[in-house]
Amino acid sequence: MIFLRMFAYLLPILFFCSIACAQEDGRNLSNQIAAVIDTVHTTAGSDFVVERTEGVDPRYETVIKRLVKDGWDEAYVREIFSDSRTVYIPKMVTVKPRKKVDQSNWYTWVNTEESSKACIDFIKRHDSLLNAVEKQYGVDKETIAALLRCETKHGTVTGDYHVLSVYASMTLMSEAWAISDNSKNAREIMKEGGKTNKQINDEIAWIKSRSKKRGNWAYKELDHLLKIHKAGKWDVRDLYGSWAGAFGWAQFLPSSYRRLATDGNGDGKIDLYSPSDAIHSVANYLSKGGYRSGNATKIKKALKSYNPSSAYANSIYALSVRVQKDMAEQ
Ligand SMILES: [Ca+2]
Repeated sequence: MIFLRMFAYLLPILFFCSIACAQEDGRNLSNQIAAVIDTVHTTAGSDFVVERTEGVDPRYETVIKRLVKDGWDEAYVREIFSDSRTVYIPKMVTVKPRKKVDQSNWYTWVNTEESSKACIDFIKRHDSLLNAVEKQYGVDKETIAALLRCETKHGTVTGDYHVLSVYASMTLMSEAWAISDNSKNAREIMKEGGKTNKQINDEIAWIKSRSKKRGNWAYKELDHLLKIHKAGKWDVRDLYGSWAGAFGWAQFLPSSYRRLATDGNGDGKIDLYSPSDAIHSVANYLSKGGYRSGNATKIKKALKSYNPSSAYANSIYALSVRVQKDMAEQ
């Protein structure tokens, strides 16, 4: 479904471009990759570029090599990487110099009258399921409704990024050629911005450490994703999510899916796009995060285990309180 929807949004710019290929040792290779560049328009309203190649994208060869070294069967991995849905996402490999970002407005849309109404509708739609979950996990239905409102507007905005491609591309961030390109770009940007050599060198040191950390994190998530695929209950080649690779109504990462996602309707598959599995999984996650009904500190702590931002936790908590109040007044 999501796969089909994504392709409806694709605006194919059908021309071949030449992209300098690079290898793990940092040497830029002279051979060229023929890729088709597409622009993907997301439901959330932003565009991003993907590059498609026939078969396995040569840039992913090092990722495949690493997976094989870690015990994956080469033919199995190659088949997944040569799938036509697997693409290269250039922005996932890019690390720019840091800018001061004001995050205070990020979640102001969450605790609103409109959100409260949407949550009350959601609670009414899934009344018996939410009551059962509340009993089983001790997690309030208002919190589940508020969290799902914040994450995906109750499953209506779940993301248009091909999850496997997100992690495969992001893994490349830690390779020498990517670090070199990102450092060079940062130097140019910062020089133009009048920064001192010390400021530039400090930022490049940050880029190096960030790239290694983030690239390794992405590789681990890719490994989890392949394990989900291998388990045979979910075809991850058809999985779309956020730019960070989070998917489903509840925006789980592959690692959190394997650890905490729950088969709510007992059909043997955990589908985070189904209301029952998504709601059970959120409740299980918050319950394991120390959620205690009626205890604001523990509720916020559990929400922060989901997303470490205080603004995130405070906004969802405030919305859940508003929903409780609005429901009592109905
Ligand atoms: Ca299920």
